[in-house]
Amino acid sequence: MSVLAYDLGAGSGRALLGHLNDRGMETLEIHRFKNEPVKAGERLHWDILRLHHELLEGLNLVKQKGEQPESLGIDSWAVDFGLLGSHGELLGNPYHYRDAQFNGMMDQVRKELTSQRIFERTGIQFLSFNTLYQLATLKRSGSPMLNEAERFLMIPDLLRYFLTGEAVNEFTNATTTQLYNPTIGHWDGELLAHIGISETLFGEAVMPGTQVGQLRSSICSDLGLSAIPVIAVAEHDTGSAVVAVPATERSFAYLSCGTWSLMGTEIDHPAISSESLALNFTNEGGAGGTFRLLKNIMGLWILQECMREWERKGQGISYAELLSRAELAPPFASLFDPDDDRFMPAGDMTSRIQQYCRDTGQAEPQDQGAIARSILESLALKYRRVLEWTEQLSRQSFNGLHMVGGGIQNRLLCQWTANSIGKPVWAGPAEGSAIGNMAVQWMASGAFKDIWEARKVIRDSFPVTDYEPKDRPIWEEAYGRFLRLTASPKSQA
Ligand code: LRH
Repeated sequence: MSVLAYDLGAGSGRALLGHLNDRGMETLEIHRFKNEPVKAGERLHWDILRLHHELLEGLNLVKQKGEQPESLGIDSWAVDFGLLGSHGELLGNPYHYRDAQFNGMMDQVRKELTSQRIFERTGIQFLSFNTLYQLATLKRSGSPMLNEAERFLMIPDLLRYFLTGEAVNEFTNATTTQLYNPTIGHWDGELLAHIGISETLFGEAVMPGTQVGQLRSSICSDLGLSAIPVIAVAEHDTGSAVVAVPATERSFAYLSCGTWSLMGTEIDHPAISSESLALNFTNEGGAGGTFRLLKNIMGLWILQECMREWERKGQGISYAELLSRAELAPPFASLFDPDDDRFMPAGDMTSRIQQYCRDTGQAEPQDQGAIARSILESLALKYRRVLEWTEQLSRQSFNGLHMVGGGIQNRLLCQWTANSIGKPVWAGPAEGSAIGNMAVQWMASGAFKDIWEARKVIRDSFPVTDYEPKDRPIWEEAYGRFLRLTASPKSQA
């Protein structure tokens, strides 16, 4: 028997079938598609109906394979949402969290409420695009959508709603809004009241592993499938990815590596303290009663944006070629803080990197290899900084780092991360989110008794590549330089 996992990232989506038998777990990619944001006027949107169409196409391909999955689940990036009106129809096209209209609202709401108050109630890191600030922006700009809205659904809730007709919020994604209070296990009435959003838009958030309806009968009959139960998995992709970390010990550090790099550790209760607030760490909800004490790092987004820019200028280069040029470029010539605000919006990334280097009195990387090298080295150095903070906050010392997600196909980044942290990196599995998504479906059906049984099977089923640290003295020296460059409190938050 198989399960179907849809995993939607900020750049692409995929549908994978998972099989579980005595030999372990196997995955089969059924469908892969682009997820391209669309700019209409000045607004940046997700193409939500195209995504729905691709989910249906995935089901069609499943049917053509002669499969009838025992369940399906959807995970995606966090924070974004759609609003339903009184007839259950989608009001407007969901905005992309990188849309410029949200700029500045976080600082304003923090001033009004204080950071302490927001953090005490949610445990969530301050990111300018959190749903709290998106909704406050819409409210304060008088968005007519809010007058009509009856239900708030996050992206996977919404796609699941299109498939089932059931409008249900899911816990892991709910926590990323910075509007959910994990201490009371409910949406936070006070924060919602402050931004003038009615609590009635929000439903009780169900835990990962809850069945939330079945595939609509009209879809089943169109495709010639029998009814398929739909499971709310850990619908935040990072939540699913961390389920798939093949750890053997309770205390482990992970880096979920894709468009974003998410680094942290798993804990049982939110760590809401002045220390975690000062370091701007988050406590996102996970599967199986866990939380993720982690920090967002800008990640491979910067490299992806450079590649898109070169493509636009007719200087397109393959990933493999770029990495081999990066390897040949001079080491540690130009370092920067990947989390500097200037790297958040899409656009002219190469000139922003060059400007940062000019501002900090460093050589400007000129060619593609030098630019890629400066990005990957800067990321690897930032990973060390954040790993040290994770150890400090969780009062643990880790003997290595698990890396999961598509970013681990970048072997240079994995090796440089090991060199930078001075500890081994264990890379795998690459399809972390889809595998974690499947694992929660099998936890729901009782095939796995808990997350730890799932992790054992994942460990035995998928290859993990070990990277031992090398060239320590030069990385140590570069880290000293990186710390001096990024010492301003702003770069820490
Ligand atoms: C990674 C991710 C991350 C969020 C960001 C919006 O895909 O879900 O955890 O912070 O997207």
